[in-house]
Amino acid sequence: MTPGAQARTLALPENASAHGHRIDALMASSHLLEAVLAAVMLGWLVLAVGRFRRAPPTAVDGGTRRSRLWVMGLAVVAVGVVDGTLFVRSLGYLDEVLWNFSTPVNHPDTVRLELNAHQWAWEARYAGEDGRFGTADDVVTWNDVRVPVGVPVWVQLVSSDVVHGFALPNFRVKLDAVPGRVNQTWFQAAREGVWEVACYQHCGTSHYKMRGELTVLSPRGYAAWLREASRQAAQAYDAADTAAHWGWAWRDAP
Ligand SMILES: [Cu+2]
Repeated sequence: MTPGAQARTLALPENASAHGHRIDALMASSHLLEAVLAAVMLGWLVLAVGRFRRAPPTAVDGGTRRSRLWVMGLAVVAVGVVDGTLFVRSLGYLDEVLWNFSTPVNHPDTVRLELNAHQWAWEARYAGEDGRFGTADDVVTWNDVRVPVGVPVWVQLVSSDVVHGFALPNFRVKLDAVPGRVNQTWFQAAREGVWEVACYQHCGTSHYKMRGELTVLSPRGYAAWLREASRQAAQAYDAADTAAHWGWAWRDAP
């Protein structure tokens, strides 16, 4: 199957990330609560129609203080339960995963990745064999992001023209690429495979073409690829080619 292709169903794209199930569970619980709420409201409507079909309600049946309190109370409870659950569980996800950069900071094998979004492609930069950005052996790829399975991938993202949206649908990752700032996120692949890198902000006439491949390799396969790509990059390095030197010094404290 080509990346991004999937059977036409209403289901979410297949989850290939170590934390994507938390987003899926959040959406599933929200949908369940909304379905319950919709069923209650529709049931209530049907009951009211049945009850008042022959004898329309009089002013005495509604508009009283008691009925207003009932309606207000139910509305507050419904919003509190549905949105409150979503809010609290979202905070948990942010604290434990999305904003928890201690995981990529502390993991010895974390892959650091600089991404440059531009009309209409994704450029990725790896530090290369020397582990430092901005040196001759930096590996730069075009619409071709490669990461190892099972380790954190720490992304720092910029845009060199307009606002783009970095999206890994199979990893439940979305991050704005904004000119003039470095945004950060991290994710971890749960298994090997080839997945889609998409742009989720309309960014110009060829926005629809702005897609790449995310290839998740075995740790050994990744190390072998990076070693060889880094060697070739060092050989092909041209100090005068300033357009190729768009990287930045890694920012360790997000
Ligand atoms: Cu774009």
